[in-house]
Amino acid sequence: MTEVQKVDLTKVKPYGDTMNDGMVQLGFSLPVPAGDEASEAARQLARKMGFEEPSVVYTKDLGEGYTYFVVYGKTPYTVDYTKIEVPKVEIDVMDRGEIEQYIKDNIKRDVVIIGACTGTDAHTVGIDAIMNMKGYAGHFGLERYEGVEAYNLGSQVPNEELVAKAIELNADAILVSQVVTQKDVHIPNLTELVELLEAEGIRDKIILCCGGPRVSHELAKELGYDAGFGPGSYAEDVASFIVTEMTK
Ligand code: B12
Repeated sequence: MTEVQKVDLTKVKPYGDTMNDGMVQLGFSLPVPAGDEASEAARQLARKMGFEEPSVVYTKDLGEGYTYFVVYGKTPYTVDYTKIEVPKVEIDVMDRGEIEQYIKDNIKRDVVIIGACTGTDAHTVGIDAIMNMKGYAGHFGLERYEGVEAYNLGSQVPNEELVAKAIELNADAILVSQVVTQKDVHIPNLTELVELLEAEGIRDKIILCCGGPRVSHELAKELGYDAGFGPGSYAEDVASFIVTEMTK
């Protein structure tokens, strides 16, 4: 019988073949033409990144003097898993039926939620997953919820327009999606919305949430939001947060 090796959570490291071998798979591109020199460059870079015994296991000529690499290497580093603390949205997530009942029992009117993917960001799928009737991965979106008036403004919505609509609809909550994070473009965009809400004197009256593949609760709080939702979030996560906050 194979013996199960005990993991030391104070010194966690990746494994590939055997526990604690440090094996990592790394993918990156270099602006050099494919060939032996390109592979050697990738290997040397991996070594400079701290990987031991790096080996290039796959290359793909991307054309026009660019190459993609997959490199295996062993990291000598570990992390102390027992000391890790990640700020999270602290709520008991309810299912759709429970949220609808919660609204009936505690809020006793429709909750108005307005959402958009803002700035130049054209990625609608994330906000649609949260708001649209059909939802995402078997989780219905907010439009389906009894007791929720959901307005999805779509993508590339200027912050000014979102704020004006929130005022017009007397929104209880605003949901912002940011998917493009190249050059940290989401940071000034998310910040501007907070500033506009403050300038209108309504920041305290609105529950402000953001989400996206590279949005964490910690980042959201830093930027002045009430909560942030990352990959794998569903409508019930944010809806549970909103209705709970409303009754606080
Ligand atoms: C589809 C897609 C597109 C489509 C978008 C179509 C559409 N109508 O949305 C098109 C082709 C238009 C596109 C364009 C571009 N794209 Co694009 N795109 C993608 C792709 C393949 C999938 C994104 C997606 O739909 N994910 C599925 C949804 C469900 O996931 P999600 O957005 O993370 O949402 C979930 C959570 O994050 C969360 N969530 C999201 N928002 C919110 C909001 C709230 C309030 C809450 C509670 C939760 C929440 O809940 C959702 C469900 O769990 C990704 C790569 C990838 N595989 O992720 C690249 C990707 C996002 N695109 C990228 C890029 C760079 C672009 C372009 C700039 C490319 C270019 N040079 O033209 C343009 C940008 C155009 C623009 N102005 O925005 C990069 C972004 C890199 C970065 N870090 O910024 C990615 C990661 C691809 C890559 N690896 O380079 N893209």
